[in-house]
Amino acid sequence: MKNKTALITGITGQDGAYLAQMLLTKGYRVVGVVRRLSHFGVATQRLDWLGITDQVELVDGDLLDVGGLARIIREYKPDEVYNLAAQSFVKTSWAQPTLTAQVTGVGVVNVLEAVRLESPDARFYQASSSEMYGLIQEEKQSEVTPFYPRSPYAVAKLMGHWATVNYRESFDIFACSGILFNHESPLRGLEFVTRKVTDAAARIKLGQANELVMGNMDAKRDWGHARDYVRAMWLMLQQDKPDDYVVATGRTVTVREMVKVAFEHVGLNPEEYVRIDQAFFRPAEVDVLLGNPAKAKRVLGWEAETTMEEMIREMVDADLARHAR
Ligand code: NDP
Ligand code: GDR
Repeated sequence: MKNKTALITGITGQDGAYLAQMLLTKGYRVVGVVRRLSHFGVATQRLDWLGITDQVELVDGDLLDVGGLARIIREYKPDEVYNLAAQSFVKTSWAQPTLTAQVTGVGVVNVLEAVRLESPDARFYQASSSEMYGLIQEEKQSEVTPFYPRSPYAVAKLMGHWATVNYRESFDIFACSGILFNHESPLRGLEFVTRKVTDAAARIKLGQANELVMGNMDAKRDWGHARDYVRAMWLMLQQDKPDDYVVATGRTVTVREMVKVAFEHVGLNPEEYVRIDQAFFRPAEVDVLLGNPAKAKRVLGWEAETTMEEMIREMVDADLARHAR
């Protein structure tokens, strides 16, 4: 049987790198869309970290350029298309709402159009987000919880989510939307709260920094490991029917508790180092996220395997090793 081809947008991001690694172990030909940069080599940092840069094929493209996307899909005829590219940092979405709407919202329609026109039998995965829920409406958020986006990012993600559902219903595309709750790893961008914290804990421990400046420590998140979550993406595309799934751990903790886990791992008391600054608060906050992954467990046989504590300690250890070098 011929090996399958997967096309990943956002392959240079956290999830793209882990997904590429997993698909390579399954024997896939992996093609990744990358934005052209003027800086040589920088884009592949995460793929380098996993040691897989030479095993994937990278092709220039941008979510805003539907013609280019169509040509890529025509050339590679992927069996599976994973749309992970986005302006993904919530805080930046207030500073760049139009760009966020274009990339994170309209960009999804561009990829769906390219699939519909060039390879309508390809299976499509959209990286939707728990941010779409926004306000607390039910104790645990599931596939039937109503949405109430609280940031330009979440508004754009809703467009992508409904476009995915609509292409499935209108054109019979095998399109799935994974509503993923926060997931992290040593490959997480430094601006996101977990990595900011684990990086600071490591630097303070090594005497390279003396404080951590934070925003809202009371926000609660349902944090899992990116390595576990990319497995759920793949499983969605292996089913008989396309559908939407919540992917979460089913447990929520405050930012404060997460900070404590990171600092205590290196024997430090966070209260001696954390300073609060309004600059890191958001115009509108998502106070609590807590997912109900029952459907993913029932249909996909998927469960989170890594606890928040195990993940944060892995991240602190990776940051310690990096800064010690
Ligand atoms: P990252 O921010 O790490 O990666 C985003 C990727 O998108 C990068 O590869 C980036 O490329 C690429 N990208 C950005 N703009 C464009 C563009 N215009 N054209 C082509 N590529 C572009 O995100 P994650 O890996 O954490 O997340 C993956 C997806 O899942 C995102 O869509 C995110 O919104 C969503 N999501 C993430 C969750 C999480 O907790 N991690 C939870 C729920 C949803 P470059 O390297 O050039 O910047
Ligand atoms: P989030 O992740 O907005 O949930 O989006 P982030 O890690 O940025 O924030 C989580 C929570 O921590 C609070 N917080 C801080 N956040 C940051 N970044 N920096 C700080 O200093 C800080 N202090 C407190 C935030 O207010 C927030 O409540 C992530 C992204 O990966 C999205 O792309 C994805 O869709 C969602 O997760 C699910």
